[in-house]
Amino acid sequence: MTPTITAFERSPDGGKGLARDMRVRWALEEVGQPYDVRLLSFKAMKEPAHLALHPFGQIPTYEEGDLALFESGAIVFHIAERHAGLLPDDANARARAITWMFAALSTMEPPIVDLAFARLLERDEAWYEQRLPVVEERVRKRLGEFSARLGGADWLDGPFSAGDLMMVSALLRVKASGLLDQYPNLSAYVARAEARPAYRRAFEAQLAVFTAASRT
Ligand code: GTB
Repeated sequence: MTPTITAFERSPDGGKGLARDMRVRWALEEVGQPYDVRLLSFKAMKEPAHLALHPFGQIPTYEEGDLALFESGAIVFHIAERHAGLLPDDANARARAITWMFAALSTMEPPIVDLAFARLLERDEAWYEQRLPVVEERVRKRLGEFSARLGGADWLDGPFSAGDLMMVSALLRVKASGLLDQYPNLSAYVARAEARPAYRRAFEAQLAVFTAASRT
């Protein structure tokens, strides 16, 4: 059965890969699973039909037959569990890849999202100039720690896995701040992931929504 995901009808980034349907599209492309997309306006995301699927009125969601999921991490995990290619067969390697998924979502991503929000929404606040270095330092700390762990490896633990997919998805959001450039191995890691054919297909599919919309 072809799954259906939800995505923004219009995204603040113009479909440049930052909204979280991107990581779901990418996972589906990595495992070769075709999918449909239902586009939602900000208004529709808060209406009962969508709230029944997503209690917080957000994207992405994932529907497949009787199954409806929300939370990008849970969706990517589900895809990785049901298809070969994103989680190793060896039980310990699989547990480590899942650990990296959690690390991306609960340790790396929160300070990165905090910085993105600060840069986007808090610029005009009187305390912005004081708060920004504090928020940046929290991101730098995590980037430094992660950079030390990754070292010169291509991927986190042998072949590319859902752990890398989630970690790169978090790191992509820090690119615009320039902080990533201070860690050449992390910049190279992200560039390696962006060069994957599955990533390119997912990126182009997300971007196409917005190039089509801007023509109408
Ligand atoms: N924890 C949830 C998950 O991982 O699925 C978070 C989902 C989430 O934040 N969804 C956002 C959303 O629906 C879109 S991705 N927001 C609307 C709302 O809350 O009302 C976050 C996002 C949006 C836009 C950009 N951008 O344009 O740069 C980047 C990231």
